[in-house]
Amino acid sequence: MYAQLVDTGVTKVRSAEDMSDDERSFQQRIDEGIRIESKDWMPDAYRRTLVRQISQHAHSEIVGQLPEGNWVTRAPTLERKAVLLAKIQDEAGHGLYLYSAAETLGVSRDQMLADLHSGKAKYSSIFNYPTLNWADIGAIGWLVDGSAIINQVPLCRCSYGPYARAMVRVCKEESFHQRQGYDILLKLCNGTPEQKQMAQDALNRWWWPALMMFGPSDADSLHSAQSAQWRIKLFSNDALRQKMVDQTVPQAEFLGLSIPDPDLKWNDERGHYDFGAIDWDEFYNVIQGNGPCNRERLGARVKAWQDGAWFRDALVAHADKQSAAHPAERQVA
Ligand code: FAQ
Repeated sequence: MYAQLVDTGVTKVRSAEDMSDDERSFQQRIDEGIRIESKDWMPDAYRRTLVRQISQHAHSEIVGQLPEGNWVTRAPTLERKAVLLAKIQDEAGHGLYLYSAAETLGVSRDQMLADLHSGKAKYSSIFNYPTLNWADIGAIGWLVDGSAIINQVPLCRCSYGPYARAMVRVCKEESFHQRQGYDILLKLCNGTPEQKQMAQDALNRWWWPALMMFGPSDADSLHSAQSAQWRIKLFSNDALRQKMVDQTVPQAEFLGLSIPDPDLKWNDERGHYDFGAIDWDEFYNVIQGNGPCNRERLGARVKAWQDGAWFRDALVAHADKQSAAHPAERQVA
């Protein structure tokens, strides 16, 4: 079943003439802004695209806990530690809502995890970079959660009901995450020259990977055109990336930090910042599994899954024992 749900290659856009009657009425519902629910008829490719995107999004939330988890024991104060723990727990919650949303499409959580562990399913490129100092935790909140919000707020209005509803709460929590990151950097930037330098160093290392989070440029994006037609994507990768730059530059100025891009310049005519070329070789290298921390991140997830086997077995044994002891109740349930 899952093999049929996994997307491979370019998602082709179907013209009205190529569509069956079912597809045409499905597209019409989307065009009218009517939400699609799990029991509604949907084209196989729509289902596959959603399984791909939602499961990869869920994996990103779970793998995304690792770079920050690295700093729980070294947070500088008890308060910072409590806030960081709460944030990391929120990310686990986001992963769980998203796995549940993907399950409504007919794929099991075990299957999605097997694909993550085998390296078949992707997770966001950004989580393959290391967190070298405390300022990196600030940069993740400010830039990574900041980018996640820009990407995810439109998803609250996407065409698939369970995904859109899951994103509402996720976005509220991401907004708190972004503020906690900015607050860490504000403190460092108002501290000693060494602390300010730590903040600048973190910005230097996280800026370009954060811009890459939005995916390939529109010209190279494989799935954007079809996802836009289905209202899974409401804005293009490049449009969201531009929004991130426009929003973040004044925030960097307020911190007194410099964006590491000599080509960054306000363009009066466009009403946007122009910015330098992204190193797409680096992006593709990372998403192909060769970033600085890919092996470590995946290894940690596989180990966690293996270490938890006894607990999953115990739950199943307990459930079997319960149903043997109370077969009637089990039937009613
Ligand atoms: N990393 O044709 P497109 C977070 C892949 S959550 C890795 O443009 P699409 C919260 C893409 O999958 C961050 N792979 O693809 C947090 C496709 O390959 P495939 C995650 C990437 O799907 C904060 C290929 O490139 N957010 O940060 C990336 O239309 C702090 C071609 O690309 C989401 O997942 C990438 N950056 O657009 C947690 C949001 N970009 O699948 C902890 C939902 C592209 O054919 C701490 N997802 N690829 O093998 C989306 O909006 C979309 O899926 C995009 C990609 C925009 C990411």
